[in-house]
Amino acid sequence: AKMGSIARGALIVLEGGDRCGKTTQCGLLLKSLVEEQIQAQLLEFPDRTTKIGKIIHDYLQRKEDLEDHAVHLLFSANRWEAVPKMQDLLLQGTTLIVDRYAYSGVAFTVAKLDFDLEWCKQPDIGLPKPDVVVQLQLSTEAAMKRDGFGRERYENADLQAKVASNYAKLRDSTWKVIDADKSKEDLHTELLALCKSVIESAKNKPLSALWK
Ligand code: 2DT
Repeated sequence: AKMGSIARGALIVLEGGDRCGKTTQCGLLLKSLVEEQIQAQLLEFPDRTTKIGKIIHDYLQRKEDLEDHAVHLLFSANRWEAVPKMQDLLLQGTTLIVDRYAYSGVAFTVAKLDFDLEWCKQPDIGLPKPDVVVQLQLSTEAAMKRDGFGRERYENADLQAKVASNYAKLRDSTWKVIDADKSKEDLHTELLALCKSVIESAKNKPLSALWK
C-alpha cells in the first residue's frame, strides 16, 4: 500500500458441503490470525441476526414456507445489507473470513429446483469480490461418517451432491479446492498458510466487484 494509506484487509470466503468442517475452520483461522496480530473478523451467511436473516432462519427451520425465487432473493438481500459494514472493515484493514457467500446462494437454489444458473447469479452481481474462495471438499461418504446431517432444509446427501456439482460450475481464478478429508489440525495449517499469502497480496489490490 502507498505511504499514509492503510493496506486493506482481504476478503476470504469458505464454501463447502455439510460436515466439511467449514465453520470450525473459520473459527480456527480467526484465532490464529488474531494471535499473529492480523486484524480479522468472522462473518457468516445467512446472517440470521438481521430481520431478513430471521425470516431465512424460520424458512431453514421449516417454520415457514416461502416461494423459491423469493427465498433466493432474500438470501441475496441478506448479503447486500452487510455490504456497507464489509466495505468499511476491509478498507480500514480488517480481513474478513466469511462462512458461505453468493456461491452457496447459487449452488443451493440451482440444486433444489434446477433454476437457471445465470438467473441465480444476477442479484449478487457487484458484491465485494473475494480475494480467495476456499472450497473444502469432502466426499458424501466421508461426510456421512462424521456426525449425521442435521434436520434443516437442504441437509441430505442427494442435495449435497448436487451442490458439489454446482460449485464446480462456479470455479474461477479466485477458487482453491482443498481436500478436507484430514485432521482438523492439518487442514488448519494448510488453510492458514494460504490465507496469510492471500492477505499479503490483497494489500495492494483494489477491491473489485463480483461477477462483473
Ligand atoms: P448454514 O448451515 O451454513 O447456516 O447454511 N444457503 C446459504 C442458501 O440456500 N443460500 C444462500 O445464499 C446461503 C448463504 C446453505 C444454511 C443453509 O442455507 C443454504 C445451507
